[in-house]
Amino acid sequence: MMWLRPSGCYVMASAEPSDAVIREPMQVINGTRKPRILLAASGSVAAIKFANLCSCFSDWAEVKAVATQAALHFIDQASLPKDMVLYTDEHEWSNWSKIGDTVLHIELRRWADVMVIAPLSANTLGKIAGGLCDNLLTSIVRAWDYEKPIFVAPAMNTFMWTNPFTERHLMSIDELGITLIPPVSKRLACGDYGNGAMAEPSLIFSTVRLFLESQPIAGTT
Ligand code: PCO
Repeated sequence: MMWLRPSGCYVMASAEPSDAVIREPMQVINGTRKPRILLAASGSVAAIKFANLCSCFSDWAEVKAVATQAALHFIDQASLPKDMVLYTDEHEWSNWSKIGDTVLHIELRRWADVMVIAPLSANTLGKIAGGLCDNLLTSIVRAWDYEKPIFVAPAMNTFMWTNPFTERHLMSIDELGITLIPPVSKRLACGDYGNGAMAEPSLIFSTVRLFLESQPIAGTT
């Protein structure tokens, strides 16, 4: 792990072979660093708000982002914060060629202090509840250390939100310690009015920030 001193020079803090993702200058000021937030988007139309969500976090935190293949359909990548890396399924194995090389979902799970999945689609909710891990996002969750917080902001059509599967799946992820930022009622992408719209990015940001300020992570600002 390398730390950026206020003077701008790098210090090697450890030489673990597996820190490819975190071998970057960390924003360390006066012995503390910014919280590391892993923002993830799954395949709901509400992913049109993902760039806005990333911008909300980007001054306060070190941010990395993950998107599923379906989420990419809705994300305007040109609007993402310029210095932020967006990881997709293609990155998962593209840099892997031999035993000993780093594995991205493990590196990101290690790097992050907090994960925020917004939007959480009905499909990804079901996969997480069932322990499935068929892409980068769900592999990170499947490898997660539940001593560290995960927040989810579901977004889906009202018929999907009120379907009995949703309650079952929410109960399963609640047992894991995942925190729900509930959806709201408004006009949905299909024109229906009802519950299932993703909470506003500003509310997601303030929920995570308030949580971390009430339970600070050692060494972070
Ligand atoms: C699909 N799904 C949705 C997703 C939830 N909707 C929302 C909002 C957006 C507009 O403000 C799309 C972000 O309505 O989160 O609508 C079928 S209807």
